[in-house]
Amino acid sequence: MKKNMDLDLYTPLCSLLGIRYPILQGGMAWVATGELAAAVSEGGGLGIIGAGNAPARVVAAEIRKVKALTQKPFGVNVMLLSPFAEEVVSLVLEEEVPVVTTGAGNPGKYISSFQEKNIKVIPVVSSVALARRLERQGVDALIAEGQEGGGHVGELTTMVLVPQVAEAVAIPVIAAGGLADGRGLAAALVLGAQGVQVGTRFVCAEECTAHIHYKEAILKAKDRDTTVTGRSTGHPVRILKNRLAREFEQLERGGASPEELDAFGVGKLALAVQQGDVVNGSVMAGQSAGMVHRIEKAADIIQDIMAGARAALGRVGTGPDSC
Ligand code: TUI
Repeated sequence: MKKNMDLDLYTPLCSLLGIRYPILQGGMAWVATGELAAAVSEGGGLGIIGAGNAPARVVAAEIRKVKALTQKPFGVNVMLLSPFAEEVVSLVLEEEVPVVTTGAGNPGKYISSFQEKNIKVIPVVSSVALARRLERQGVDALIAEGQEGGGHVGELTTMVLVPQVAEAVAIPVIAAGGLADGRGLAAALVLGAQGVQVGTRFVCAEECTAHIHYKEAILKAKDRDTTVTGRSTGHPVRILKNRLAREFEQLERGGASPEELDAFGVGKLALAVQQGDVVNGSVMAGQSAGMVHRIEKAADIIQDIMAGARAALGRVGTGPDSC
């Protein structure tokens, strides 16, 4: 009988991506810079640069940073609503980045060009229908992200989305949304996923370059401190409750058009992440913010998640006979 510490949790996803632990770091716009991505990859997970709404030359500088800091695999997240999505895709192809994740849309038209360069493609999905379609188009794995996550969210919760996507496809599924510790990883594996993507907790990594006010806002947050704004725009976004969230909700209730609301949102994430204005800025964070209690090294976050998952799975496996 294996002891808990021997549960290595090395899944086929790990060998697909060339990583030691089945943990991906969310490709958070403005927050997930080269420094954070490199630290996560060095720690044995998959670090991911968040391209967000940035132009390709800005993303190129982050790729250079990661390449200077680690030899390990890393990824770039292409945010498909960005006006620069196309040029970021070209950059990723030129740089032969090992892994691409996509968010906020259907990456179908880009898949074959990534495949030609042997770049692993892992789209985020929030429905079974898109998961099935993308599997047919040949993606390598899928991230099933529930509405507990921060930023742009779908409708379903992680608890119901992950098992349905895992049942519908044969490729590896990574669970995301509301997962911040070892219990979350253990639960994700039990639901049929081969790994997790963690965002909010990595914002509070030492190596994350987000403003200290942004990190402190997450550390202070409790279970009910996030809200979803922008449902009427078709781009619902989960953020911490603050003045910006209240103003956005007032505009939305007052019947502002999606265009007016989108215009109001422009630049607000960078305001919070870079200037540290967590009152007027958009502090995107998931519902797991209430589970993040300290600033620590990315590698320590990974070790804590792994130890917690081994302990949790050990407990699950301990039946009445072994009491
Ligand atoms: O993309 C994210 N999270 C994000 S993107 C972002 S930047 C932004 N700022 C303002 C408005 C909108 C975005 C901040 N956070 N997560 C991955 C994710 N992708 N969640 C949900 C989806 C998704 C939604 C619809 C994926 C595919 C999809 O497909 C629709 C279709 O075309 O079938």
